[in-house]
Amino acid sequence: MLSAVCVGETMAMLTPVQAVPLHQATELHCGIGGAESNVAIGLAAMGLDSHWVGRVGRDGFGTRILNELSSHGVGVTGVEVDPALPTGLYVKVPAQSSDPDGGSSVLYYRQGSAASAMGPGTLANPAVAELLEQASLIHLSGITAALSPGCRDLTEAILAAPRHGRLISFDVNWRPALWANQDRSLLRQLANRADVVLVGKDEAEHAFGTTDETELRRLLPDPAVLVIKNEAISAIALARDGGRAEVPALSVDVLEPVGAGDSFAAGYLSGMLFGLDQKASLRRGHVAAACTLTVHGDRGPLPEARELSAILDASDAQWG
Ligand code: KDG
Repeated sequence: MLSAVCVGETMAMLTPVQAVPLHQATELHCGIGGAESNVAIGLAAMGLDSHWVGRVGRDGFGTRILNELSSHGVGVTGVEVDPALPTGLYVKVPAQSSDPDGGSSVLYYRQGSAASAMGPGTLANPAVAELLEQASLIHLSGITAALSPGCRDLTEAILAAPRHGRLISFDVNWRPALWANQDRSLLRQLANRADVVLVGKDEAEHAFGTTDETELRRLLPDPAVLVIKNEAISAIALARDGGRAEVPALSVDVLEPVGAGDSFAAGYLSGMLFGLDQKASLRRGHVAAACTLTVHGDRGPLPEARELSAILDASDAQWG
């Protein structure tokens, strides 16, 4: 079975149970969230041998993360448990119906977390080394590089290691709160060393200063494929050899966008790993993203296998 390893931080996630501002909330729902482990869950759902590599604290939140990822079929043998540092935490406040312009807002409590203490030394853990050695795909994101100097060095070390045929994907995952006092040009350098780069058009503006696809490809000439996601409109895959594929997004009623990019990444990357062409891979990305856009929470369940095939195999005309 093809295997994938996603590296990054997973946090406990708290969300007000009622759709009220945080200061009025009396009950919080506890779940887990992390861009890279969301991708790991999505890849497992797509039938891959999927693993998450990260660090959690020796606390209830850390145990919750390990249990929940395992229950989704994601391997956690490469996860370190820190005896002293805590598991990171984030609070997601869904958009208020009283605030038509407001999207969900996110508060992070992750500075000094167990995951922020990752570094190149993480690669010396024999379980991690073995997972990376056997992986067909290693998935990274721009979030990890922004967490701490050690996490940045870990990202660089993974990108610099010999590939031996495996792919490295890098989702830019622009998080303004994490880059506030940091040099964002690092994102471009890191992305340029990956084989597959995923970026939202809105993120590209902040991270690279342009949304123009020709200009983006000029700024990121090295990856074999650059995927640019234009929210509800389409996703475009630009190959280094000049190939271009564009697939319209599915039109759905969006309940909450958080996590949809991770689902897209899982769908798209599963297509690449299964040897599908760019168009078919982009379709998988859109279907997975639509499943997450239509639920509250970071991940929506995929359709049953038969329905999934019917959607994926529909004609271009049906896809709009
Ligand atoms: O993509 C969803 C993520 O934003 C969420 O799970 C939390 O990893 C997270 C982050 O850093 O924002």
